[in-house]
Amino acid sequence: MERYASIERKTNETQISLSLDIDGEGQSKLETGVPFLSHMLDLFTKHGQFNLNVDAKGDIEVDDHHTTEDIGICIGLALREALGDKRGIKRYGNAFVPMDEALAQVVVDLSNRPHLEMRAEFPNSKVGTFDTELVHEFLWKLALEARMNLHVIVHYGQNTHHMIEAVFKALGRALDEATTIDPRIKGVPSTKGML
Ligand SMILES: [Mn+2]
Repeated sequence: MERYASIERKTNETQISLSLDIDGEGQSKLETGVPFLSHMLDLFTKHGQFNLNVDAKGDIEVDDHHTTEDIGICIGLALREALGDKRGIKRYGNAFVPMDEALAQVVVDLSNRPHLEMRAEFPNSKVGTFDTELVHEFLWKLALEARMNLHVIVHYGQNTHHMIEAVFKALGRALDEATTIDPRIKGVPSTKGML
């Protein structure tokens, strides 16, 4: 069974073509117009063993907000579509990832109940030209559209770039675990019978 989805989304603010293969080789092709976000999505894809292509044209002359938010929406939509009825998946994933002095933890439940809980204090409001508050924006839209419960904790760190990098790597690894097919699981892993 191929776990793949492609998404086309066009608004007055952004135009996005995106494809996601859950069972990939960590390959990405990213034209986001937001270099720091491309860097983070590259890490996410690599450590999640996905394949991800993003071609986005957004109103980055305003700022990176709409583009970052809408890419989060599209990855969420793709994840949800590619997972289908979620038969046989592990459902939960948990990953700790250190990046030099920083330590991030991401816990996911592909529960069909969107929630983001985020505990992260970034020392700087910018990494290069990227507003670090957009990390929350991206993660919330991702969780909302993928319909997952996402908990993101940065336990400590000093360098904002390292801290965010650890978050995206941990997100990839936690989602890799949660989406893994476990041959012992028959049907959908919920006592409700659906997710
Ligand atoms: Mn880096």
